[in-house]
Amino acid sequence: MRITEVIITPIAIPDVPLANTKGVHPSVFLRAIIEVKTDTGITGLGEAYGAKRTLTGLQTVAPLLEGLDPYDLRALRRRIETALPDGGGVNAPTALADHKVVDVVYSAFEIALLDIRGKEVGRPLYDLLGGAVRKTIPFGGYLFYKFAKQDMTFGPDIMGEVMTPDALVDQAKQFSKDYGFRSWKLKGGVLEPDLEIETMLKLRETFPDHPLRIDPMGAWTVPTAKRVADALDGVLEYLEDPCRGMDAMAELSALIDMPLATNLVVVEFEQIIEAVKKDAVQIVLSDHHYWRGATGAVHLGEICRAANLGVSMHSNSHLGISLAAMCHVAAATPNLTFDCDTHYPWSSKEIIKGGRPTFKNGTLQVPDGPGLGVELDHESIAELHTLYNKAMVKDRDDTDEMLKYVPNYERKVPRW
Ligand code: GKR
Ligand code: MG
Repeated sequence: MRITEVIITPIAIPDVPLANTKGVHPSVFLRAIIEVKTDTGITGLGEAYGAKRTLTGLQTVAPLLEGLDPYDLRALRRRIETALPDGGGVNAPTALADHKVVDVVYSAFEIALLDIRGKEVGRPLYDLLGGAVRKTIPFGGYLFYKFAKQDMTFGPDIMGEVMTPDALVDQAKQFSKDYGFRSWKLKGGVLEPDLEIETMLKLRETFPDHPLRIDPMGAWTVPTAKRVADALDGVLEYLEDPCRGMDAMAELSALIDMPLATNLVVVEFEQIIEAVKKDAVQIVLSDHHYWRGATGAVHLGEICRAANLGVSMHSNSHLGISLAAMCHVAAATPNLTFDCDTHYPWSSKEIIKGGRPTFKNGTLQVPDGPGLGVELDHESIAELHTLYNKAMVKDRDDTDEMLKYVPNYERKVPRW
């Protein structure tokens, strides 16, 4: 079996103004949809970031995959390394973690190749990853402070302005009603730390049994983070990226008992060694979009087990191909014992046949059709590709977008 053709389609999906410490989400988020075809008539699917550097990387590599055996992941890696000799990062200038373009491109194609292999042998992708230890995948509700959407050209708002602790609790109540989530993650680093502490305490009051996390993405100095950790002692299951950089995380970690998690200071295998040596974090967030695909994400789990670190799962704005891949990785990672993140409730479009999957009690069943277990809805892809051409947003720049809401906004990390 050989690869005959690779199609990369950039799409734009209407987004809402979700705030974080870098700024706020633009009016659309970008994804790249990958279709890899074989001479046996199988098409493997993938979904990756759609911003410029990833897209260029995917488009550069696509024609070079012709003739590749979908079972030969080593050759896939070699072809990508040769095609992208400057391994540089993919993220927009305002991002806090930069993921190597070779890892992101490899991850995107690896999923598509695994999808082909699963379809060929008629087995779900989790079986290619070593088998499922769970088939019901729990997701946490991902809560955001947000502005009311000003410009509805590309799509309506979801929930209006949410900029106070009480409004945030209302958002959680709505998600609880719609999706049944059993745990919450708050994107912090947006309001004054005292207001974010108040928000977490109110969530605790409203949902006494739901595990809680907050992720300010490095917005706090070590003394501020220590103050927040003390105030939320016994309230949080973990604190995600409270401080910027490995050394600040290590300094904080030495001062508190609360576990620290990260998707910013440990994004490559080499960084696990430094994190363990410095005892900077106790939980690493997995993500098949940059941890060298689904096999890499499962390896991450095994390394974390050996290093006595916990594993959780990170997300960005995404659609159903990514969601299915996340479910397969979660199914096949025994020590992924925290609820996975998902941005899924923040959009209303879908690109897979059958439409949007339904969450039950905050969980999804891992698809058990062959491969990823999802099929492309070509009409929807065409619609969102047209939006991509119309929207003229080709990169993610949350800081620039923030100026529309707060004209004198200045990005500062840490801010408090
Ligand atoms: O969507 O604003 C956002 C998030 O901040 C996202 O970009 C992060 O990658 O959710 C992510 C995280 O840091 O955990
Ligand atoms: Mg994070």
